[in-house]
Amino acid sequence: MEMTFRWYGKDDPVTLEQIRQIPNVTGIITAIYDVPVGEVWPKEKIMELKKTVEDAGMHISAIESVPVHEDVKLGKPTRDRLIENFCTTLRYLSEAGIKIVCYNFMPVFDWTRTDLAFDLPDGSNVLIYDDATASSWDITKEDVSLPGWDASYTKEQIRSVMNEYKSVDEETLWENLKYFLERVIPVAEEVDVKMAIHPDDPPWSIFGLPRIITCKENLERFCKLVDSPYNGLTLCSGSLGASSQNDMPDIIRHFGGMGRIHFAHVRNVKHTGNRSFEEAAHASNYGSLDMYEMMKAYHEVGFDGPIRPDHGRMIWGETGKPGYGLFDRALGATYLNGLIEAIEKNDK
Ligand code: DNO
Repeated sequence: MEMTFRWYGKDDPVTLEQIRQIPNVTGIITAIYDVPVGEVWPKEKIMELKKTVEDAGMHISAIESVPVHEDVKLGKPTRDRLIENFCTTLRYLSEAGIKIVCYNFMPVFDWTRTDLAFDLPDGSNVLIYDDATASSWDITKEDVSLPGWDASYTKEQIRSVMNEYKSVDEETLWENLKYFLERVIPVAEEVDVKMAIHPDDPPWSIFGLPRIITCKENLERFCKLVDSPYNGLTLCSGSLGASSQNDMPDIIRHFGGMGRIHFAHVRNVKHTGNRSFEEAAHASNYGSLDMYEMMKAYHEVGFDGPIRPDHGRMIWGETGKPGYGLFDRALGATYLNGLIEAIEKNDK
């Protein structure tokens, strides 16, 4: 496996120079952020991004994410052109030597939390999700601050897109995902780019919207929609692991064994009630997940793709992008490196 780190481009307060100093981090996970969703990523921008990362002594290990336009998830007639654009972007990324693409198929909202800076007794703060709070929000009216949220939506646009989803239930969303994959995976195969869907976070329906990439059974269904090794997963332990029903080591062994995990997000999460959780420091004893067992599972299946620490707490007075500060993610990478070294040496 290759240790990597997410970087949000030139506007990220965390710099490539800082990332390079984290032991064993050789790969960068990034994206182009100034092309409207659904448009083709221009070749020149891709090459420029690649150069910036390489000039800093690292390389791009995967793109996170090429976003999927809402019309594709809704199954609107405009989807064909948007899917074609997505495929063109895949071709350009491949030409630049970038061979793994993460994306998600969550309606409207990407990852969702109800508090972006919940204070912990040790003076750090974390992102948390409380289902009762989320359920009490009328998202079409309230001004809530969501981390993975496209702030360019106006209230009017939110109302209208939420309205469009009234006719899209889980089965329709599955059909629309299949339609997308049937057109994208053949291109991914042709240009040798592994597609890696990110699980829904949290892995259950929010704001009345359907969510389907949520559990082992559904991941299995997903893999069969288009049965190709290029149709794979970004296995995110914090997303799937937010549900105590999901046995993470088992899921890693199962899909890793099938060769369908292309990218690993490894973080811990602490269950605090039914459908409620706090993000936690990476170490096992801080949350509900057994990080050692998960890393052992990755080792056992011979996972050789990129792995990254995921959301960190805000510690040592750092401020910045919720979940994406430097310090706690760097501690996460170091902790994961330690587990990997111990597991590998123990196996010899
Ligand atoms: C949150 C991230 C997600 C992820 C997308 C993938 O921290 O894991 O925003 O990048 O869902 O498309």
